[in-house]
Amino acid sequence: MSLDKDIVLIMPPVVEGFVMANPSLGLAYLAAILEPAYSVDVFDYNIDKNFNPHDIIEDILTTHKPKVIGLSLTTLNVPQAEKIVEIILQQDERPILIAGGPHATAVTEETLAIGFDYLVIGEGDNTILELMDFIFGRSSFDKIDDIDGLAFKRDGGVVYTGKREMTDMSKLPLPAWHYFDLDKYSSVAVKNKRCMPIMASRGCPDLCKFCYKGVFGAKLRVREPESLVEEILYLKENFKIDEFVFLDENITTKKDFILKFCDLLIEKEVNLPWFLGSGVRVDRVDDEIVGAMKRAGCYRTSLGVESGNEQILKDMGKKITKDQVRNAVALFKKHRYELTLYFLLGYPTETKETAQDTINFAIELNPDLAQFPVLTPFPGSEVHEYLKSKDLLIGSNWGDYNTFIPNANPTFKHPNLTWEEILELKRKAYKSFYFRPGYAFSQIINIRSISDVRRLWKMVFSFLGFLKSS
Ligand code: B12
Ligand code: SF4
Repeated sequence: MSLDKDIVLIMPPVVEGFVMANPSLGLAYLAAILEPAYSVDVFDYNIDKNFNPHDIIEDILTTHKPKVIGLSLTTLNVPQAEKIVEIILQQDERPILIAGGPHATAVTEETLAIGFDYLVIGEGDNTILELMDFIFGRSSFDKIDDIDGLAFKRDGGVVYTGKREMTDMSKLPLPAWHYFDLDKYSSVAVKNKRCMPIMASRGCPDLCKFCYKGVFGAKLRVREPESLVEEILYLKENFKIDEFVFLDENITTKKDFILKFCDLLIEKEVNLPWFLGSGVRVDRVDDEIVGAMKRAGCYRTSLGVESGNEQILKDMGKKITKDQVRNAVALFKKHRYELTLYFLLGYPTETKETAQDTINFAIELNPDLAQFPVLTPFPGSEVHEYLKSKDLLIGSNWGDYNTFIPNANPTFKHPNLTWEEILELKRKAYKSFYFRPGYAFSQIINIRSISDVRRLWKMVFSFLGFLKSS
């Protein structure tokens, strides 16, 4: 049987040796959309401990001889993607190279210059099929320029075609997970072995200045609760999942949706634990929602608190208050969730005093876990544009934007603090939060099960290990 493929989709690794918790939902949707008409395969290299870019010759180029290769780009995997592209460009008969994802959408011209033939801007669900039809001579369009959502090089310049309409989520097929090696994903954070990602909504109407929203836009689109429960039952039946995770950033925004979804989970006896991988906003929860989710199996969430200083919260465009944070934390504690709080250090208006407010607030809130990353001004975010306008960005070596690499170089010059001071504040935050007697004590009195405690402590050690090397 020939292994030749029309298209191979690749997720370049974020960093060599890193194993992701979940497979890529984006590539699973694209594969599902393409497979009725095209032969497809997917290579997610975020599970490969010893990834070597030359592997793609044996894995893909020789074995599958694809006509098209598509890469999924976040800013973090661009350095590895560049190595992959370089190898492909050296081949005598090379496939057509396309890319999509947040980085391709935010940094189009520079990304095309790496060697891609076409970039898919924004959501790729409909664009990729129209592009493939064009490449394979099956298109109803006369010119490639008529396909919305593309960027490509022509006559020394870059052509942007029209803006692509947002995807209608109710028309999406089930993600094609059969292309993934599902046993290879792992994380200290999940309760069970087979935990799969799912998404109920796309888009976010909020305007946090550190966040990039170029792919899914500002309009919130939510699926029907029935279709979600069907997807979960399908995953349980066909892929033997024992847990699922929502990747949504706004799952509680529509209260009637989340309450109905929780009722359905109970009514259909789904009986699986689940958690909110990207958290929820503190201003979009109440006792009814938090209680309903817990009864339906949700055991963990994170909350983006970002700062313990009201002015910094305003500067970030976060539109939340410290009292709203206190209320939300109290609700999740009341219903006995595992709670992680995310703080962000080094916003351009940060001072040593405001960072200390953040540390104090984290200790006051006393969640199970707290994380204190330093701001990374991802391209396309408002804070990136602000720093650029003030000439405070330090080059555009995307490797420095890789939050998984300890000791990465600074990405921007802070107006008030030196980089060493920022890193010192980060160390202080972790030490002050985790190395205090009250922390260990509250973990002991909140004791759930031995396996839960073991899992939480593994997470704490992974944060502290990371801290030691940075
Ligand atoms: C879930 C999630 C995670 C999970 C990842 C789990 C996993 N394995 O997928 C976890 C928690 C690990 C995570 C971590 C991080 N994340 Co994150 N994450 C997300 C989130 C919320 C959803 C991603 C997702 O699955 N979307 C659903 C799928 C359907 O969308 P998609 O992958 O984008 O694919 C669509 C299009 O992009 C396009 N497309 C994508 N690939 C391709 C390829 C081709 C060939 C084509 C044609 C089209 C195409 O078509 C797809 C279908 O429409 C997004 C925000 C968001 N709303 O997307 C942030 C987001 C991707 N994360 C981001 C960041 C910054 C991070 C972290 C750096 C955070 C940190 N400080 O540590 C890390 C880095 C991890 C990494 N891999 O790079 C940024 C990326 C910004 C950037 N420029 O790269 C985003 C956009 C958040 C934001 N708004 O700022 N993240
Ligand atoms: S951080 Fe969350 S709430 Fe803020 S804009 Fe991004 S997705 Fe929306």
